Amino acid sequence: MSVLNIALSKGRIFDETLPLFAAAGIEPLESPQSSRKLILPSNRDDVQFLIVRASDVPTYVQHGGAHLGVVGKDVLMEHGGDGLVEPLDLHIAKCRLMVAGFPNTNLNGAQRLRVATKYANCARAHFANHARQVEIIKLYGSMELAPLVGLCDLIVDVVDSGATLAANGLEPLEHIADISSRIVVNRAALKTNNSQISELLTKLDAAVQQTIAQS
Ligand code: PRT
Ligand code: MG
Repeated sequence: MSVLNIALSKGRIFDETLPLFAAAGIEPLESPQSSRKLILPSNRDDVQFLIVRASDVPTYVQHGGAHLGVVGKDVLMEHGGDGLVEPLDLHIAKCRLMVAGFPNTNLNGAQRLRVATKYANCARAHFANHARQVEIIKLYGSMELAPLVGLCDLIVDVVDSGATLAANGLEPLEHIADISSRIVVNRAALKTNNSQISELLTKLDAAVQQTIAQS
């Protein structure tokens, strides 16, 4: 029996995933808040958690560094999903991928708009679908700052309550996609570790359905 490596990011996704894994009988023995370890053992000998950057989860799973992972659909869309299968929507860490900017921004004007985002591929695809010419400016965070200092006309970012946009005088202008976190599995591992992974997916699915029924 081999040990299943599950890639997770700290913070929101870890916090919201934990109850689902617990319901499936899997609990980490340490928390990433109190531990500096990047490999967290679990109560099961055949499962351990790998703590990685949210945007690195698809890369770890794609290249087999982890058998499976939990990742936001936003990060997954941006990665492209090569070498991965996406068998389960966990219905957690929900938000929306949006185009945002100053109120009354004309998205359909003649001038070429500058769009700052860490979702360069998603943004490029979205504006291409609308036949709009844009210049993409790649950022790694704090996108809401960029329009305020004239770096760009628009941003593409995930929005939950909208409070961060509002606090910076911005508003959501266009919806790109509804986002929630997904289980991704390495395509080859699905064959080599089929029984272990199938068992885990069945239990997680049951936990998700139960959580949905209770809400
Ligand atoms: O920092 P790093 O690059 O490692 O990763 P990360 O910042 O993307 O990780 P994390 O933990 O912040 O987010 C992980 C995943 O949570 C994302 O990929 C999304 O799928 C999901 N998620 C859900 C969110 C939000 N809600 C969210 N609100 N991710 C980020 N936000 C940000 C948002 O961009 C805004 O700046 O939180 C801020 C507050 O949102 P409002 O609208 O409630 O004000
Ligand atoms: Mg962050």
